[in-house]
Amino acid sequence: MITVYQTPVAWGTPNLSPFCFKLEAYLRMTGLPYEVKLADLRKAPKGKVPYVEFEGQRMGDSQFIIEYLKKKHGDPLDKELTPMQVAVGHTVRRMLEECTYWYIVYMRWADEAGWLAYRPVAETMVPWVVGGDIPVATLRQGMLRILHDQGTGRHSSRRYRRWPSRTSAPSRPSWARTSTCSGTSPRPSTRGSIRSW
Ligand SMILES: N[C@@H](CCC(=O)N[C@@H](CS)C(=O)NCC(=O)O)C(=O)O
Repeated sequence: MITVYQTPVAWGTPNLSPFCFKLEAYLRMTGLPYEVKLADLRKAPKGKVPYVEFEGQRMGDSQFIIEYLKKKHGDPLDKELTPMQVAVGHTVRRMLEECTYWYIVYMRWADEAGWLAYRPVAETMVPWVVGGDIPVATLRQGMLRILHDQGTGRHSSRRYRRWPSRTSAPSRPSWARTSTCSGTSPRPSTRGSIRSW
């Protein structure tokens, strides 16, 4: 049994953390047995969610975990993909994780209207996930610092409202018009999964 540690669920989604959502979707789609528990970032091997515990060890990073599980249990979801489909899936994943993700973080923590909506969710993470009695304003300051260091935080909300369509791939590229983004059977990179971002 794999124990997955993640942030509390909210807004009727499987999880507001795209990385938690991704790992749980992978486990659900492969049928590997797992249970979900609330994370404690102080115990997370990389200081981030999700992390897992199995076979007496803790492991962090959704992709490292998935790669490890693929080595151990085989690759039932992606085994029929062509090298081109693997490359497209990889590229889309990297775009979502390294580009679109930061736009989401910005809209939740930096944009004033976004923060107003997200603040109650952020409050559910204190003290359980973050640990200790940290004011949510301090948590926000930390996230704003991360956004600034990463670079996304250096631009105005006005610029970001127009940003995704300019810096991400077109929402309906030809390869996304097939029933799935890579291949014909369901896998974590299907359009449904992408839409949830
Ligand atoms: N590369 C990591 C990224 C995980 C990640 O960035 N998780 C965010 C939540 S969506 C987090 O834990 N942030 C807390 C922090 O950075 O302090 C993965 O794939 O698991």
